[in-house]
This record gives sequence, C-alpha cells and structure tokens, in this order.
Amino acid sequence: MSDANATAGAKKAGFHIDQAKYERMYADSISNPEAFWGEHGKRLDWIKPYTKVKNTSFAYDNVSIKWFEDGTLNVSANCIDRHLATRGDQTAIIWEADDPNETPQHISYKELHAQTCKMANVLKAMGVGKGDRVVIYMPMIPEAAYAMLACARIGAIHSIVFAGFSPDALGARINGCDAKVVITADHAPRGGRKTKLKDNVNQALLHDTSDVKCLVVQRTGDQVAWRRDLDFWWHEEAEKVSADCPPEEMNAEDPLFILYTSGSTGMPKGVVHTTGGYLTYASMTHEYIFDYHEGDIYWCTADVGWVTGHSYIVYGPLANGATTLMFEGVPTYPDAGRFWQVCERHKVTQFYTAPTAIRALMGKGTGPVEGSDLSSLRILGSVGEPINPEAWNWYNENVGKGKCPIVDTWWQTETGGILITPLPGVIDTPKPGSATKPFFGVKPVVLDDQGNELDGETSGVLALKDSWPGQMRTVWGDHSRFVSTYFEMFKGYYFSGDGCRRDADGDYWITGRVDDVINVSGHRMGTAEVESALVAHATVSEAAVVGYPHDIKGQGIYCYVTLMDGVEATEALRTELGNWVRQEIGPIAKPDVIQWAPGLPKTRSGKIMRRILRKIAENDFDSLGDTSTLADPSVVDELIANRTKA
Ligand code: 6R9
Repeated sequence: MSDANATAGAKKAGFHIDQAKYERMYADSISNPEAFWGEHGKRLDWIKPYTKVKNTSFAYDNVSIKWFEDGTLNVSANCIDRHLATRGDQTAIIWEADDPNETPQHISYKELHAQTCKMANVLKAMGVGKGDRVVIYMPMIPEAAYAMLACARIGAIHSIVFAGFSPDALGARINGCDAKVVITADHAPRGGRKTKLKDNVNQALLHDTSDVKCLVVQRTGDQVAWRRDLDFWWHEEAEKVSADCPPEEMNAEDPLFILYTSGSTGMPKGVVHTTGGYLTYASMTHEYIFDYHEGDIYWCTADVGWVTGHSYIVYGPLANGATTLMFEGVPTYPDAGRFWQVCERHKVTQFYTAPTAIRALMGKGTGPVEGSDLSSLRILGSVGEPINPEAWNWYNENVGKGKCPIVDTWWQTETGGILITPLPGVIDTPKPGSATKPFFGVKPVVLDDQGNELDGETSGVLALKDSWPGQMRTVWGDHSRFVSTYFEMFKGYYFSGDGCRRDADGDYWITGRVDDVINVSGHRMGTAEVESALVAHATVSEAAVVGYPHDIKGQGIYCYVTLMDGVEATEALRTELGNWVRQEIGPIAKPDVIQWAPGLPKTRSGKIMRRILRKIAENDFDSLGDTSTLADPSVVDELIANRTKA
C-alpha cells in the first residue's frame, strides 16, 4: 500500500490519486488494458503467475470473458494468510452488535485465519469439496465472513441469501444452485427484533429430498427445531477440527460465488463471479476509491447478503489488509444516532452507506448527528441508487462537516465492483448527484434506443464498451440468459439496464433503471417477482406492479390488482395481500400501495401498458400519452378515479 502517511483531515497531497495521475492512469488503462491489468493484477499473491491477462469478447454470437486465465491463486490466502507475517495481530474485523450494550469484538488476522480454517475443515468433514455450492443465510456476524472465506479456501462456491428473504425465496435459491450445505444461525437479531433463521431454513427444505445439511451458528441461544443427522452446531464441530487448512489452488476463472439478483423478467438470476479478476478489481477499487491507507478503520454499512457486502465489507478490504467494521443492526436502533455512535466509538475513517439510510436519518433532524464526535471521518461513500442533491448536501454538511470527499459509486451486482465514481483526490468542485467519471479500465458509453453511441453532452442508456476484471462471467446454469439479458439488445456492448446523462464536462449522472426493475431502499426488485407472488394468491386474477417516487425508499412498490369474479375488495383483503407478498418474497417486497383495478390498460395484443400505470401511480394524469391503442381506453379513467393515496 502506498502513501501511508495521509492523516485524518485528508490533505490533498495525501490522496492516492490526484487529477494528473487519474488522467494518466485512465489513459493507460484504456489504450493498453493488457499492460495495465497485467501490472495491477500483481497486487494479489498468485500461486502460479498468469501469462495471459485479458481474453474477452462482447460479440453477441461469442460472449466470453476471461481474465488472468492461466494464473492460479486462492482468495482466502490473499485475504488472510499473506497478511499474517506483517499484521497478524492487527484487527481484521471489528464487530458491532445490534444491541449497543453488547461488547464489540475485535478479530485479528491471526484469529480470522484460525476461525476460517476451522470452518473450512468443518465444511470438508460435512462432505463439501471444490466446486460444490454452499448457501449462506446469516446475520451480520463475523461467522458470515468466516463462512465466505472458508468456502473460498476449499474452492467451494458460496451463494449468500439475504437474511430478510422468506423461506420460499431461500428454497428457490438453495435449489437453484443445488447446494450441499446451508450455513445459518439460530436467530438473527436486527433492530431489536429477531428473525428465526434456522426455522426458515427448515421450512425452505421441507420438501427437499436431497438431504441438504445445515451448519448452525449459535447467535442468540434460542430454541430451534433440529433435523437429526442433517444439522450440526458450529461451536460443537469447531472443537473437533484443526485450526489449519491449506488453501486450495484455484484457477483465476474458477467461480468464487453466485449471488442471485432480480432482473426484469422471470426468477432472479444467479450472477457468477470468479476468482482472480474479481479479487483484483475489488481490492484495487477499495484502495483507490475509499483512499484506503494503513491504520484506517473502514466501515461499509451494507449487508453481506448484497454485492456491496461481498466486495466492500469482506473481499476488497481484507485483500488490502484493512480493518473492516461489520454492523449487525440498523441505522435507527435503538435510536437515530446509532450510525454516528458507532463512528465515534471505533474512530471510523471511511463511511459507506446508501441514500435511503441518509434520507431516513435526515427526517430525524440534526440532533442525533451532533451528539457524536465524527472528527475521525475522512471519506464518505454512497451506493445503491441515485442520491438526490438534498440528501447529498445533508450528508456533506452534517456528517462530513464539509471536509470529507463524497464518493457516489455507481455499480451493480453484475459488475463486481465500482465502475463510475469520483475519486477523493480528484474532486475539485463536487457535483451532488453525479457519479462523475469511470474508474480505470472502464469504458462507459451512452446509447440511443437503436444502439448508436452518442457523443458529448447527451442522455440515453448506459452501456460498457469493453470488459473489466470484476465483470460477472455468466448466469449460473444458463449462459444463454447471460447473453440475452446483457448483450442482445445492444450488440457489442454490456447493457447496464440504467439510463444516464453525460454533461458538458463528461461527467455521468445515473437516472435510474430503464427496465422493469425497481429500486426499493437500494434493493433491486423485479416487478415480475411481485406480480407472480400476487397472482399466486387465490383471490387475485391479475396484477401489474410499478415503481413510484417514495420520499425515503427512493421508489415504492405500487400494485394494481384485479380480483377474481365475486371476490369482494375489502380493506382486510388489501392487508392480507400485502402480508402475503411479504411472506412469499420477504419484508423488502411488501407493497406500499395496492390499488384495486377492475381492468388493466392493455394493448389489443394483450400487453399491459406499464407506462400508463406508472403515470397514474405518480399522480401524473396529464401526460399519459396516446391511449387510443388500448383495447379498452375506459379502464384508464376508472383507474384514475380510484387512485389510492400513497
Ligand atoms: C451495488 C448495487 C444495481 C442498481 C444499478 C442502479 C442502482 C447503484 C448507484 C445506482 C445511481 C449510484 N445504483 N449505485 N444508481 N447511482 N451510485 O447497488 O448493486 O443491488 O445490483 O443494484 O442500483 O440502478 O443498476 P445492485
């Protein structure tokens, strides 16, 4: 790690990258990606060094992405073992519990090594080997990181399912990747409440005939239903195994993890990330974008159930030998000052969160922020959705006290790491709401509907013209879905699904999804998933779901529901349907509004006109556009008349 002399208060000279260096490195990364990444791939420890750097094609008939393809390495050795000689006693993970009265834990790199090795050995004893899949369904506790790294150590592929997902959603993901083992906990405390994780796993596996085993971490000590011969307590099994487990030699292109994410159609896709390119990219972006220096205390508030937790709580920071903070709770428990109390308690230097959290805290006034000493903070980050200037300003003034650069980082589950962002040493005049410029090696383009590249100041859809090492490689078990989702609409490009504007300075402003994916509190939700949950209810004949602007969540979930003939539209049924969706998918999918729709606006060929439904949900009745092509234009008037208030 270079420039280890930067101090709190961040003098410009101390940043890793300044304007001139950015321009030079960016130009190099684009003109000769082979040389650029060939050099930066060396930030990792390779067992067998690569001789080939980049072998990628976005051609529609031959989409193939390989980086460092003849090199071998192990991710867990890169995140742990290589630090032992120099920083074995340094804290790798600071853990802060949901309950502020519970003592925080400081886990050193040595301890991380021992625990990860033990879990790796337990997994082996349970029959897990290289290439096998392991589902992780965990609270935000250090054991979640041990589980990820243990899989990486033995070459097993993990698939983390966010602990807020329902048993059904969990079951679909366990089946989707044919997992051998599920790692979970008894209960997950969060915001003063508890989720029964183990019971959810039991329910998810109720009809499973393949004898999926379960490794259970005791978090709360509450009682759980046990499946004899299939369930194992982590604390008991850990006693039986050695604290040493040699890391498996993996090819750079062996899968590291699968992470399911929502798309515009069908079931969520299993996004596949591999080993060498992913870790190179996660580690390099973490160092430069958060201006990470030796001695920093870095905190990303995401959950490991999302990609942000993978790349910027676990893999990126640990590959860099950082101290990373893991927080089990929520921003508002026990009160709206919790984030700031944690920053003060642990002297956090980098703080990375989501706009939805900032907006929620903004609503509680400045009192809770002023109650804590935030002078250790140097860099602030934002991720998950466009940040509105109001939230940006509040964050800057009240949290950063006007002296911390804010990195508004645009990226996706699919991209593995951050693609477009300001760099702390490059921000001259901040632009609230703009993700600004591409990271090294990233070639964004703005396309029109026909796929033509637009020049200069313009707006359109955001696509990437060439590959970067952290890019997803395929959809688990369905490569053709990978190709059709990302490479079919605009030939020769990776299509992001986002709209964007490029201003006169060449800075990018992400405007949100252009497909049927909505962004609820920074979580991606396919409208199709909510619709299929609704129509699975016996009373529902048809449903259409759209996003609408929501003050805190960014977007809320607005459902139009047509009931079966003879079913009465009561308030009780409205509540029941809301709870039903929550139970089918999980709390994050709970509808904000359910409007009864005796009919839905459809074209004569039967396609639902979502454009019109979006306008009605937004209370924008004057720009409905042409409704004359509808099979029955009168349904629109009826929907407007029935528009329920949010
Ligand atoms: C990392 C993550 C990806 C979608 C993405 C976009 C939105 C993320 C953003 C942003 C504007 C930012 N998004 N970061 N929009 N500005 N800084 O969030 O991954 O859950 O896959 O969501 O989130 O719409 O396409 P993921």
